Amino acid sequence: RGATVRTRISNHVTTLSRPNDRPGNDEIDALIIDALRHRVGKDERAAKPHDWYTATVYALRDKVIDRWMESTRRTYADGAKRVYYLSLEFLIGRLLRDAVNNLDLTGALERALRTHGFELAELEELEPDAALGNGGLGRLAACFMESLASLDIPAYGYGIRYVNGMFRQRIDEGWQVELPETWLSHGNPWEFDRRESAYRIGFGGEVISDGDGVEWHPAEEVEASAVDTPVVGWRGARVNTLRLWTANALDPIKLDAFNAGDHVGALEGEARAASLVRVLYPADSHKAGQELRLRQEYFFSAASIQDIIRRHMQFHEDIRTLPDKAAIQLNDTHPAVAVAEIIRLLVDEHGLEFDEALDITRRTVGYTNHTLLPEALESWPLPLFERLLPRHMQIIYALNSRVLRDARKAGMDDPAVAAISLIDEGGDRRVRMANLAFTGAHSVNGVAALHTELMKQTVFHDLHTLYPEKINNKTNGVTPRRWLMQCNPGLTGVIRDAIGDGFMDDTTQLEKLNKLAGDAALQERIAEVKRANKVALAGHIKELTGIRVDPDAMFDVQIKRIHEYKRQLLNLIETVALYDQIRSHPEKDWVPRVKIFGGKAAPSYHNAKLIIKLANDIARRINSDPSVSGLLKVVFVPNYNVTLAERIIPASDLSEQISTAGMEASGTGNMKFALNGALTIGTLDGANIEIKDRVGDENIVIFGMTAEEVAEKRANGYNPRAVIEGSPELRQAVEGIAGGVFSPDDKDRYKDLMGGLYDSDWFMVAADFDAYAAAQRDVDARWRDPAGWRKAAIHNIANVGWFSSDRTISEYARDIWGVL
Ligand code: B1N
Repeated sequence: RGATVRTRISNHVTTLSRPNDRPGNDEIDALIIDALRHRVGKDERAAKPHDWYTATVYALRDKVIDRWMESTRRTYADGAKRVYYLSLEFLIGRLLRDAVNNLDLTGALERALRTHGFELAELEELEPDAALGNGGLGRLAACFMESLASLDIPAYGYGIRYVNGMFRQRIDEGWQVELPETWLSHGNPWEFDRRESAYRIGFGGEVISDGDGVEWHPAEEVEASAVDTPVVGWRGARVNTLRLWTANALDPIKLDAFNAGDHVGALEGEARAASLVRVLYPADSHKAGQELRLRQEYFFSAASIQDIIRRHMQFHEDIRTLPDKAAIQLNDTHPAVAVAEIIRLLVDEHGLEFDEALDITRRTVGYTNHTLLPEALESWPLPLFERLLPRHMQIIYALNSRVLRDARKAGMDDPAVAAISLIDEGGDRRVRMANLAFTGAHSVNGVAALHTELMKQTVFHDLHTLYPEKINNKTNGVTPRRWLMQCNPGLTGVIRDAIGDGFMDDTTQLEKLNKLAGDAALQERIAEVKRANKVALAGHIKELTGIRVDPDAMFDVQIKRIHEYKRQLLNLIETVALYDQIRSHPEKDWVPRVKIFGGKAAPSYHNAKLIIKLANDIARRINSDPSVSGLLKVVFVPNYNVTLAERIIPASDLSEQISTAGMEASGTGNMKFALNGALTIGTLDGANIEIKDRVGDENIVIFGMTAEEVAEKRANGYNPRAVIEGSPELRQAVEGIAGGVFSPDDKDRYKDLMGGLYDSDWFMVAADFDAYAAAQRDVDARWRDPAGWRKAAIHNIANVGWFSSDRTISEYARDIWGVL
């Protein structure tokens, strides 16, 4: 059962589905002109396109504000429970089309702008892509915010207003170069400065205990101040708030120092504060490990918790009712220190006993785990933690002693107790953030069925034995507004003509397409839309890379962060093998393909950066070889981001979801591709498994080892060298790459990368290669039957409505938050 977006709006508020609520050109036009004159300060004739863009956002914002205040008033009046989503990342992308679409103003705005000689689409291009996140985890947070508003659930997102979000990627001679992305350089018309919502955040210092209690005297303090962005739900159902914290020095300039001639020292406080919100750590699924990162985590967690408790006390007066009025969800362990912060405030400021404070905290907090990769599990050296957060360290010890007592009482042995401890005692002592989040929460969820099972079996095995009621699964989802309606209006229109517009409020209604999947006319219309999207993408690729691609070739796409476990290398090696095969057998009936890659590598991740270079080296060689021209092209699209994803996904035929089984917690790109009618080639990993269960085995191409088989092979000894030597195609490709066929300017460039495959191959590229290559030939065979392909594409669209983030959020609301 899918979630239907209900509008819980009472009589005095009009819903946007009523035509009479739609402003004509005049109203929106008047708002734009007014904003242009009075807020941008330009007259129509002098205004540049960017001024019109800014004025358009201001006009929309004005339309949003009334609904925003209305939403807040309603929540206060109902005394409703609120959801607080704490996340160090929100990968929002552009907001203009989102707001326009959700307010149902597209037509009116287009007409208004045309009278001034502008296309809405043109102005949309002027909006920077807000990339306050790395990848899936950050994008999930953004989808969740949109679904919370669409489901009319009162919610705040809390995070950091990074001055520099994700870096911009330039490709120089095939290498990734990172440039700072200055998304705020022309101002941000969406946001509201809330100087009145400001809190002091302390670091360091000492803890003094006397008879009456404990006092933390921080050595340093900064001010966290709120910057709010409205989040508009579908059909304007509700407007929630994304509250991002910025930092200021309490004392912006030390005048005594300044007057004494120390002009730099006088500004040091401001510089320290600014550094906190300066930059997003660009490592996806990898811990940052630096002190500044822990400072960022505490800074935003503490500001958010203070804000939540202040709001609670203002309206409900009794701190003991917090769990009835607030649900705090931790997006991975990045905000896990919030557990200690809540307990600290309840004990030190509200005078509660520790055990009662812990009980209230647990009933309020939920924790979502997004990865089992050991290199991503956060832990902090104890001395660092203690120096920065001495009071929190005491609280963690106090919590730990209760947890360990529970474990002993349950009869657990020493290894189990050690695994459960919040302190890792092996080697240098460290604070385990996952154990803190687990023990401080009443709910611990994974993000896909397999991932949740593996959580129970691996990282959280002993904690799960001790607290078996906590772990639950919430399979990820994506918002169909951005990832179908906005990015693919052509397909949306065809679906609407075929089954009506009920799917726009309940994506499970897409299932109505199943019985039309064999309909030649529908297949034809969907194919036409796909072709038009591919023509548009081909134009864009030409602009970005200079490479000409044929829209009639299969667009085979792998776009995601570059990571060894995601196995871009498997795809690249297979591309080389295919290239070799085409050249050896030019007489065969090859299916023309365009291999499209995109994604950023963490700046310090050597192999990931080398894989980008390899993709570009392979592209250069293949694209300039006339013997395969018309049959194979390889493209690496630079600076992959949300905006590019919105162009690429609707134009894709084949979706590459080929991670080593057991390593991709869920994946969410996989859902977006299927929703836009691409077929998936994928492993039995993450949400791929659930996609397969829904679209049916015949409409997806699955290959490779299962997670169990991977674990078994790793445990029983795996000899990748033998595998490579036993597979002629693989061997030829790997030897070619290792020998410098694609890097004549530096023949040894890929020697070590390929050497890693022979020696250890942790990610099982060699072990899965033959199965992958065979699966690709199966994809070719399907492509040669256009009607069969189109039918399968329709079954994909029809059956992935369940992966709407509305469904995911409804489950969180019901099972974890107790709202709805
Ligand atoms: O979270 C996504 C999942 O769909 C992906 O499978 C998963 O890889 C991703 C530390 C992470 N897990 N962990 C991170 C990001 C940044 C960081 O500093 C870890 N990202 C994921 C949504 O559930």
